[in-house]
Amino acid sequence: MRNCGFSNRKAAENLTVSITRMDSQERNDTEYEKFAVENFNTQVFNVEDFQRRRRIYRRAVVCLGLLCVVLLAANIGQFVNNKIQNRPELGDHPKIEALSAEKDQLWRNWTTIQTQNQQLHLQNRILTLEKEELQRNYTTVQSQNEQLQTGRDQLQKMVNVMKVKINGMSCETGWSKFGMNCYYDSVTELDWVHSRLVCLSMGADLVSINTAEEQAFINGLLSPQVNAWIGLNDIHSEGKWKWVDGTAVTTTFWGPGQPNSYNGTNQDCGELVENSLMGQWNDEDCSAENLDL
Ligand SMILES: [Ca+2]
Ligand SMILES: [Ca+2]
Ligand SMILES: [Ca+2]
Repeated sequence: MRNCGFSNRKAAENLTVSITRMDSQERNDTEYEKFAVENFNTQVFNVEDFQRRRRIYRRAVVCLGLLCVVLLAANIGQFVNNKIQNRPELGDHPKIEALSAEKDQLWRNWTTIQTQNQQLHLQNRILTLEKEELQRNYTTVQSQNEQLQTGRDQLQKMVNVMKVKINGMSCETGWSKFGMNCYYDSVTELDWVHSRLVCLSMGADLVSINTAEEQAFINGLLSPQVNAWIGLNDIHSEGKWKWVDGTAVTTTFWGPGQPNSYNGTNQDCGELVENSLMGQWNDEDCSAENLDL
């Protein structure tokens, strides 16, 4: 019978039982007994060696386990370290960059607004000063206007008084009174310029007619179908008729087709042509000889 030397303790015990069983048998082979004893010792040695190796294996397994734990911890530490080292910097993050750019833009906008606010404040100050100056000027002008109005009212009162006095006065002999004016009808026929010179020498001037009533009054001073110079002329500018006293011609009493510069002649002086109604104006050559008014 063969036994395996490294099976286990129970196997060794079975071997002992086998040997005992063999002792109980009649054996005549001495070599076989010797072999059995040696084989038994060998089996005992193998069991102890197995147990020793098993302890070594356990220790080795424990050591390997510890080594694995250490390696695992090291790997975890390395992983965490890599994560920390590879963590993106704050300035590299796109959102943070965008926020930083927006912050810069807002800062620039705020600076611009602050500058504009200062400019507006300055302009407001300037406008305020100008407004105050205008207010002072307005007050001054208003005061002057009140003074002028007061002076005008006083002058108007004086004019009214003078009008009353003048209306109560009569004209010199040979002069006819109409309203506040005195009129003189000459008896000498002269050209327009000399007729005016005669009037000026008498402290008067050729007549200026401003109303239909005045026109009718003057027409009444003339004899039937008589022409007389009046203060009307366009000597300085053809077609622009003016009165000798410088006043504008507002109401006209031109005859039909007048003024006409008759047959291309230079008719620059005005005359009044008497008729049965209120008379009519005509432009005439200034060198013609007429009576004057
Ligand atoms: Ca002319
Ligand atoms: Ca003319
Ligand atoms: Ca004419």
